[in-house]
Amino acid sequence: MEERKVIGIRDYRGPAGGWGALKAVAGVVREQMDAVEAATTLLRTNQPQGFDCPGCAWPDKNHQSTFQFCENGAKAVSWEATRKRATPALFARHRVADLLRLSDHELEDFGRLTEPMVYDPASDTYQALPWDEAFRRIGAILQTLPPHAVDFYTSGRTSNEAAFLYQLFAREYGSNNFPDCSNMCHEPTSVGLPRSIGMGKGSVSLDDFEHCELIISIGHNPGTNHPRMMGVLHAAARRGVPIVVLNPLKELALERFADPQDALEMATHGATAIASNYLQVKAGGDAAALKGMMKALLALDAGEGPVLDHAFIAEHTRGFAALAADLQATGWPEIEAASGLSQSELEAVAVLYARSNATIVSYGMGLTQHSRGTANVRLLCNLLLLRGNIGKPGAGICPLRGHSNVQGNRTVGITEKPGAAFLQKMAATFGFTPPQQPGRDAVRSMQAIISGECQALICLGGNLAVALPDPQQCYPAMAGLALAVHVGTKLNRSHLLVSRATFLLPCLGRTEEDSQGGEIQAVTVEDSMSMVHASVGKLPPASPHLVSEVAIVAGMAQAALPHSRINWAALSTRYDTIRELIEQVIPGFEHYNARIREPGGFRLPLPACERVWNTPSGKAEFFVFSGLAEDAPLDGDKGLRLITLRSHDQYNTTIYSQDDRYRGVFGRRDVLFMHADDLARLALQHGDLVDIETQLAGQARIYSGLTVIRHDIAAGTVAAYYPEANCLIPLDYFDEDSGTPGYKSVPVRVRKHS
Ligand SMILES: Nc1nc2c(c(=O)[nH]1)N[C@H]1C(S)=C(S)[C@@H](COP(=O)(O)OP(=O)(O)OC[C@H]3O[C@@H](n4cnc5c(=O)[nH]c(N)nc54)[C@H](O)[C@@H]3O)O[C@H]1N2
Ligand SMILES: Nc1nc2c(c(=O)[nH]1)N[C@H]1C(S)=C(S)[C@@H](COP(=O)(O)OP(=O)(O)OC[C@H]3O[C@@H](n4cnc5c(=O)[nH]c(N)nc54)[C@H](O)[C@@H]3O)O[C@H]1N2
Ligand SMILES: [Mo]
Repeated sequence: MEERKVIGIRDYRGPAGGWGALKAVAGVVREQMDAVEAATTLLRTNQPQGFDCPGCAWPDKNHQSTFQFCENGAKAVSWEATRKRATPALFARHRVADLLRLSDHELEDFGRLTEPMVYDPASDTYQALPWDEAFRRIGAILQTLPPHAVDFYTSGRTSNEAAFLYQLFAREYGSNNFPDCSNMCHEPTSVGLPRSIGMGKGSVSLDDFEHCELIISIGHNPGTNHPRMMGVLHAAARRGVPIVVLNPLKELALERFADPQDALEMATHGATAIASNYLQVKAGGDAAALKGMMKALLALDAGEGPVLDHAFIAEHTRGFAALAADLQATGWPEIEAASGLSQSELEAVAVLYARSNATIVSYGMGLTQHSRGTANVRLLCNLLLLRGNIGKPGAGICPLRGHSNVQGNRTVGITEKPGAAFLQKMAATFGFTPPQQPGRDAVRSMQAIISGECQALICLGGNLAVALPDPQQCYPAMAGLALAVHVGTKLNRSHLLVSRATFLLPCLGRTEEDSQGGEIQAVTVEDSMSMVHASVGKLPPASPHLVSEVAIVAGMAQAALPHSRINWAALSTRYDTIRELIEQVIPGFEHYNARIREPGGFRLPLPACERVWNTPSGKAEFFVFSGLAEDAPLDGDKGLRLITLRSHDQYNTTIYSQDDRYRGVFGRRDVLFMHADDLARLALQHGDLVDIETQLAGQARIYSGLTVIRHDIAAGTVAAYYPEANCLIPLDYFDEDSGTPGYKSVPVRVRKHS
């Protein structure tokens, strides 16, 4: 039977990368920028004297390679460096109620915000006001509120300098409420890794990728989200390094990739196969798969001779016997059912792993955004520890961070659970007693906004209400705030969920020149591999009214804290002085100012890389994952598990276009990806309109009128785009250990649209 044609759905035939990527960059540049300006801007990305790419947190080799072409980096840069402007005149023409009817793409596509604005309820419009007036009014409201009723959100693009000042401001004010994007992202990493290996960060460097003998890539989509990683995977594949992928979706870049840096491949329209073993695990089946691999490894060790690193296990770890007993007790039929993979597929990976002298495991949101995301991260450590793959060249754990400085924000004190040593240092350095009680993370912050416990929300970037699950609850709750302040570059929906006093404060972006006290200032960021380096904006600011995030934080602090012990004005005119304070408070930043003046910067200390285990026992800890279920059970045999993910043309809640080229979707986002067997089982056809219903206790949730399309995805798993599908996720559906929502693990039912 000839398959029905569905509008906007067709096969993408090329490899990932290649000429298709070059064409896409030309398109986005044409739409957003002038051609000459674009060329020079893009050439300055990730260069020693240039700015750090706001696209992702993947590092650069010594920070001095010639321009590394990256399609999605180019999109991120040109989206910020656009010639379009959202001026006060534009806001005068559109009431907030009207703006709310526009799509996320349309809102941001108005262009860069140009002046500070305040919401005027009488006219339902945003209106410009001078900076000092904005600060005065924000400060006056903050002075009337109890500090525990104020929350300080951070989205991870903020520099170390702005983030450090922000937490200083909040803590002097008296709040530990630091919801941040990391709570929705890699919090299971920040919680799980310290329990297993005594530090909350990845252990590998770019060098390790050059020396590894096996890469296991779990639950991430680098062709879209970390495109510069593709160069590394491409090189490894060409060296003959096996690459094992666990992903319910066949992601094109993980199958075959043409490196735009490779002249021959480009000239011949060639491509390199990336994955040696592509395991289409069910969503939520990674725990079972990992337990299966470890069980097979133990069997090899007992059979053909030692494949475990017994000396390492004896000297460096605790808990091996309990782990082995649990694996023994777990049966293959259950592992196969829960993972959707066969015993032989998993045994084959165990054989590759047993042969490799240096293995890297990399992972992303497919692993963390589950009800047991933290436990998942600990399973990865188990696997690596069994063969001593932490603290040796070419091996280790590689969490792929999200925002370009999300890791740095954490390092400099953006955390709702500050440690005792950090608080003591803060007290000793600044002469006030910071609050000791833990504060609220992202989900708890929104719950407090809903309950009225939180009365003011300050957002240093981001789009919190849209990024969180459950818009049905989050959107209306924002209107109850006594104060909302949004520091941002472009208009988004959270800015339009206005309350009694709502301020929109536009800031300089990473690409723009930041001149203070007559001198160009550098900021610093930390990448996924703990390298800290300088970033210097080069473009003229989008508007003469824009100020830096540092200056905005200092302005708010000065106004809210009339008796402050800190000289905010002095700090915001010389960023070296902020770095001197960071150096005093946070270990690892010795000679901060000197070391960031070296090209490439410096690496923060990573104890596990030296096999120093900062756990209570002083050893690396094996972890027993009881059972095999990561998430709430499915609803009978017709139940499916929904994952929500990013398209190729989006950056979180920023939607560049409606296309998702590599998955063969063009000009639309209202689709549900499904396996052919599930279509047949549910008596659905490719192209049918369907309704999705969440199968969890509580309020009924239905997302109506999506078009279901046949896709190469694991049977039993369906996928839809984020943020649209957030209406299907309850706010309290999260990992208890980390607070991270189960964005990739929602039990649903799908039926024909009625
Ligand atoms: N261009 C671009 N770059 C970005 C971003 C962006 O939106 N656009 N976002 C940034 C941010 S903040 C982050 S956190 C990262 C996100 O980067 P990724 O971690 O790559 O995030 P996602 O695209 O949400 O999902 C990743 C993959 O997980 C798979 N997956 C889903 N469920 C499961 C599962 O249960 N098991 C397994 N094994 N796999 C599963 C999906 O099929 C998908 O391929 O990227 C950063 N970089
Ligand atoms: N269903 C579902 N939901 C998810 C996810 C998922 O996979 N599925 N992923 C989660 C993840 S991993 C994350 S990290 C969150 C993302 O959550 P957020 O970080 O809150 O969201 P973003 O979309 O990155 O924020 C976009 C806004 O940031 C502002 N901005 C951009 N650049 C700058 C800058 O330089 N400075 C300032 N001050 N503002 C700037 C702009 O105004 C823009 O509109 O979403 C989470 N939500
Ligand atoms: Mo993220």
